[in-house]
Amino acid sequence: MKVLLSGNEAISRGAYEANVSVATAYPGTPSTEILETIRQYPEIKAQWAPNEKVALEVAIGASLGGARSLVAMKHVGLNVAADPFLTLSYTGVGGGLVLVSADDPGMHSSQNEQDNRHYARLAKVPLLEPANSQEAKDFVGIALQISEQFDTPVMLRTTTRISHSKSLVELGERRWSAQVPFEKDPAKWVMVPAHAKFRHLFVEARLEDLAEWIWRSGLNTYEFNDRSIGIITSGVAYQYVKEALPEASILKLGIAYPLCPKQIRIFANEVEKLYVVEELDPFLEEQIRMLGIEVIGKEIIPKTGELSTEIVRKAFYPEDYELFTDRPKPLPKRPPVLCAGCPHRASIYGLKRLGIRVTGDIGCYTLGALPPLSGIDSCVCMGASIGMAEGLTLADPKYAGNTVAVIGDSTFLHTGIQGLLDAVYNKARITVVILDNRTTAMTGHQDHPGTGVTLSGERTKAVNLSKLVEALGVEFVAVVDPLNQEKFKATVEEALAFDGPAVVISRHPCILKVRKKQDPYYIDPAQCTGCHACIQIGCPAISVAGCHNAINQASCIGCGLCVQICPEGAIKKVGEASA
Ligand SMILES: Cc1ncc(C[n+]2csc(CCOP(=O)(O)OP(=O)(O)O)c2C)c(N)n1
Repeated sequence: MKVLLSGNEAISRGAYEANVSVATAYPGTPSTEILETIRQYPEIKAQWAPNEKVALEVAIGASLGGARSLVAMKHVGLNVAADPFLTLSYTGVGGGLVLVSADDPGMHSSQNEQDNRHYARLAKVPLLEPANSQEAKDFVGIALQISEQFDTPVMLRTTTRISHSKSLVELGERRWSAQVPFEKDPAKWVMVPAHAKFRHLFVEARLEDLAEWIWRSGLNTYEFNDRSIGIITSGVAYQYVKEALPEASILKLGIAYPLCPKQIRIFANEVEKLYVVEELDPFLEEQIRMLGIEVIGKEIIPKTGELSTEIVRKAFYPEDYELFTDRPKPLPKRPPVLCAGCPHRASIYGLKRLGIRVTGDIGCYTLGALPPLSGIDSCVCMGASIGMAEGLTLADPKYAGNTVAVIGDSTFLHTGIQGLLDAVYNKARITVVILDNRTTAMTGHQDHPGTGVTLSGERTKAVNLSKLVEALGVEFVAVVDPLNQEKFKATVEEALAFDGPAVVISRHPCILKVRKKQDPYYIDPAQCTGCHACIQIGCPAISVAGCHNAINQASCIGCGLCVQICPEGAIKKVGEASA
């Protein structure tokens, strides 16, 4: 049976068919739906981890126990999981282990567009790159076979276009595979130097064996057409090449690391001019050049952003514009905004009123950095806000006592705890505001250890954030609802005045999660002076209407933040009489 599946759904199906029995992840676009859809297969024990490092470690343990396991993450997640990953390459596996890295060229929803193919080379592990959903499904099974045959973790790298676009997939049955029982084998599993140096030799030999095996694997395919142009490509770039240059000869790499030199040489000899078309870094290009083969790549193909059929066509035929003249006009830009009624707006606005420095983190609240709120001064990676706030106070003592780190609940549990531990240990005079909206909102409302619900929807222990931060040694801990602006401001001021690290838990559930709409507000034109104070909170329900402002009552969810901001008392509940 054929069905239409996104790359992520296809990976889940591939895990099911390939007898994966443990799947773990921390959410991150564009990878999130892999675990969200894998939970439909009761045969697979699937669970969220608090971060990618733990997710991988759980998968490694499952592999040690002989189970086939899959771990999924967005590209930057592998930075967090890099420590176990690089040594996992040495230990190898018990049951097959596949790590899905979902990269995001073009940064649709990421803070950088790092090219995770380099991780395969760094860890010296094989890297498969599907070019459509069928391959996304099939490659999971192939990755697990390679993993077990070569005693290696295998990376399956997708990019946003593969993860999120749908194409037809032929479904298969779940295939049984033997589970190797756990056996004590310190020389393989205990990576102390005396063992690791032998495993490093094994890793190098494994790469050579793999390069030889690729030749017969059928994963890389030649498509010979016009031999004046020969293109080596992989992943989604293959699709662009097929559309932009249907006449070209192609070597499509299903396995993009390691390369099989013999195969590359044969192709290079068969074509007049050799090109590499790849997104982001010259990953294949540089390795091909190292084989002494002349190749054109980044001279004509951009190193940044996503490719497209148009970009590839223009790279080869710069004069050729006709093909693309019938494109629709680009849509007007619609920058992302915090939802109407989002509690983060109240927290960020409340902090902005204090005129302090606010180091930020990653989550919906990062949008508070955009105008008109403009209330966050930094954003680097998950968990960075706390260490950075501490660093600011070290840069200049005048920042002590007036610097705040804002961090979401999911992010705090991901990698924020250690930053706070450091602040306590080193007596930093910072205030950490944990924006506790009881969910991982940015990636689509996934549960986490603070919500009390697992991936499968079962109830579980919910971590108590107040007790957790107290246990870390924080002596000022307060919980406040940011929609009560006066109380919020007073609490943060008290925290800032405290002589030591302080934590304010700004707690109000994500408005999309509770879906509770209260009576909306309206602006009474008789009282509105057009001062635009309400516009400064950046609520999408409020707009400028002539010399006054207006509230769109279909969008307003009645949170009441604007009421507290209006100096004229002009904002009233629908149904209240105008003055
Ligand atoms: C290492 C890493 N993993 C995953 C992500 C994707 N991601 C960005 S923010 C975020 C968590 C957001 O949750 P929270 O901190 O609770 O803030 P909210 O969006 O709920 O306001 C995730 C999973 C990322 N950017 N980096």
